[in-house]
Amino acid sequence: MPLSKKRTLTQYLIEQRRRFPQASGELNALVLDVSIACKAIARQVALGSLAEVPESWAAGEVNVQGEVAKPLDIISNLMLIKQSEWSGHLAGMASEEMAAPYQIPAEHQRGKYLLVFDPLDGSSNLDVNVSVGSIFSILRAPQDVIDSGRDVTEADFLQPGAAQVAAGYALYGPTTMLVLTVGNGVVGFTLDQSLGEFKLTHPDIRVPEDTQEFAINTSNSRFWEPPVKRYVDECLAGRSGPRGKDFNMRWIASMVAEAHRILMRGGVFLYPRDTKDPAKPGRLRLLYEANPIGYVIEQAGGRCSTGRQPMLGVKPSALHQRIGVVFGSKNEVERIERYHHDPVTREAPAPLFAERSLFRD
Ligand code: AFP
Repeated sequence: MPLSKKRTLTQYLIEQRRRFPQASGELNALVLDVSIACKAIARQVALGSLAEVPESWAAGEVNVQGEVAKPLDIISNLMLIKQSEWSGHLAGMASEEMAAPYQIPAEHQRGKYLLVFDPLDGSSNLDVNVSVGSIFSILRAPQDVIDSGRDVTEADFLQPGAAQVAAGYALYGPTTMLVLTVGNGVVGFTLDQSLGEFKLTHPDIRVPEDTQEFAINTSNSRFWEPPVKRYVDECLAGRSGPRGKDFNMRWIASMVAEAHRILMRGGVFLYPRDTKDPAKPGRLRLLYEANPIGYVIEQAGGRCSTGRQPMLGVKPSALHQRIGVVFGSKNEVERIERYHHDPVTREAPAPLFAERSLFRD
């Protein structure tokens, strides 16, 4: 069989590094370590119920979010840690599954990057064999951490999404894919199972600016704020409503899979701030869900927002901070932002928007 002409992840990273002649290659090595962990997680996920899980893990543990972590959440977390901690490129790590930052053990060298991840997003879908994924974000450690090699603290990770050096996700679906940005557009690799290599199959991913597809968990509609209600009501009103066109809806409940669909064909995803639980200003986590996906989406020409402000500009206040998230096709996200800033929308009861022509464009 002739060798495929498609470039590998390693080749792509070497090409990207040539743009920065002074670069040491540490970022590339770190991304490759993450990709190896993702391959190992993909294999574990594919085993499904065939996987041997220690009995003590079978019931699951409650993580820092108060959610039950599946055995695969814990295994994936360990795989990412073990594959990345030894290389000397990391100053520390943080994950959905760990309450506090992870310190690089004393026997390993410490480096200049911070790795933040959700090891298995959508894991409540595992039992029903729906796509899940790992989301990662790479930040530069504060200079004093790099200079002193001291232990990392929560404050070291509280950097806005705009400070990310690289971000991406692996999607474990019918094929395993790695989607990545190192700040120069977005590329997608498909795992060639026979070679065990990620091959560049999607060299320039772009999110279409317009869409007729939205994704939101409508069971929360009674808790939505008026701007979100207005937006969804208008979509549902379809061709006879103010938008003048029919919309399609999707909800996978795996944010990483929704992000992938939007990167492939456009769309808008909302998990907005709502009034369901006053203690939680949103469902998704800023540092290891919203920011990395936001960076990827924006690098692909889409937009990511809290509804009120650009996601990548938010200054985090806590490692496990939750936030309202809206991302996808640029024109739709901008429309939702406009509704949040429109004083009439903010006050008015939502049904008005769909049923009267007052608010037609
Ligand atoms: P899990 O990783 O616990 O399955 O959570 C997935 C998630 O954070 C995100 O991927 C989904 O979009 C969202 O939660 C689904 O939330 P709902 O259960 O409210 O639909």
